[in-house]
Amino acid sequence: MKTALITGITGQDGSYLADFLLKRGYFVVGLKRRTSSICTSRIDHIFNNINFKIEYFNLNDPGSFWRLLLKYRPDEVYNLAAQSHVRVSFETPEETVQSVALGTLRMLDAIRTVDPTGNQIRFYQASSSEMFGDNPNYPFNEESRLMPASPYACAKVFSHNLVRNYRESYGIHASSGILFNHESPRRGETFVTRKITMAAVKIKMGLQDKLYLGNLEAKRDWGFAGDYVKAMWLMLQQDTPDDYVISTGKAYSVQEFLECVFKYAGLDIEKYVDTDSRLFRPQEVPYLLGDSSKAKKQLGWEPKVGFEELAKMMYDSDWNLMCKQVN
Ligand code: NDP
Ligand code: GDR
Repeated sequence: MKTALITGITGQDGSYLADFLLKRGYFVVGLKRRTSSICTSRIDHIFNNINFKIEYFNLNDPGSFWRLLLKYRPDEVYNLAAQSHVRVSFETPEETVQSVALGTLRMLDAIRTVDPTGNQIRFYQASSSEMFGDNPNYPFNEESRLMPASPYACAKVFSHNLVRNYRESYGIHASSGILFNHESPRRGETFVTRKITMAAVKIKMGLQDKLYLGNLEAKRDWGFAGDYVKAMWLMLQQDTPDDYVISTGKAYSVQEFLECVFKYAGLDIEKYVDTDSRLFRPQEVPYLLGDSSKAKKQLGWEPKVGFEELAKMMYDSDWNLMCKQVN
């Protein structure tokens, strides 16, 4: 039985990846940080699985990772933990860089020391399409120029480069997935898609009056998180580690996502939606579109869920969630 360590287990991707690996017969160790309130709703359904275990860890506490590496001697490590909110990274740049950049450095350095031959442990890094920033030459592939436009994206570029550097310097099996935006019913409620689906449901139920948004013109290449965690796993099954863009190849604006959800809900955008200048970012990233030809060819990976299906899935799930809460 293979053992996988997942950082960021309480997050969107950590929970989908855990589901995926448990179905494939892995022993999964989910690493979570201590928080003052309970934040395990995305993994409550697997808590009693005998092949699943939770351990405390913090990206800013290297000793915690060392101990877990020595305790479990994992076959695969997925580094999904991060301060992952782009706008928040302008407010808390140091915490973001500490967790995203130095957190990854600490993990890679521990792995190369515990497994100097690079034969035992395979490492996955959650790189991001935000690294392309305001590069105007889309669609982006693995060779496109990185022009990060936030503290978050700068920190992700550092980790991305470090993965390649450790791979080439020490021969460790480390791969980066350059994932474009991926959403789901488990998406954090402060990211724009979930903010919209949740607000539409609450407005429909008479529980919210207005929805305030920032830049509606921004375009993103939105996919489904459940499809994207499979790509992470596929990367670590390859003989040779490498970097891969994971995307759908179609971009839509925030306005288009809003229209899709409000039309489905039967709501009037004019009546309920306003913009708020506080929700704009000091530097905007206008257009992110990915070209995942390499992943299609080498990993045999394809996205399954399209834009409209995703928006409806999220709205329906929030509807059911709110029905349970109000009844
Ligand atoms: P989430 O924000 O949903 O989850 C982030 C996870 O990281 C949470 O479990 C959080 O814990 C944990 N975390 C944050 N800081 C620390 C820390 N200092 N020590 C330990 N754990 C910490 O992100 P997603 O699941 O959406 O994304 C997963 C990864 O993929 C992230 O690295 C993100 O930057 C990256 N990414 C995401 C994309 C997307 O569209 N979703 C696209 C490209 C990259 P807690 O619950 O306590 O807050
Ligand atoms: P992003 O996702 O910044 O792309 O990062 P987010 O959903 O936050 O923003 C997408 C676009 O929507 C615009 N926007 C708003 N965003 C938020 N959060 N709230 C609003 O009210 C709002 N109004 C408009 C934003 O300006 C932006 O253009 C996500 C994260 O998961 C990162 O961790 C990941 O690396 C990238 O996706 C790829």
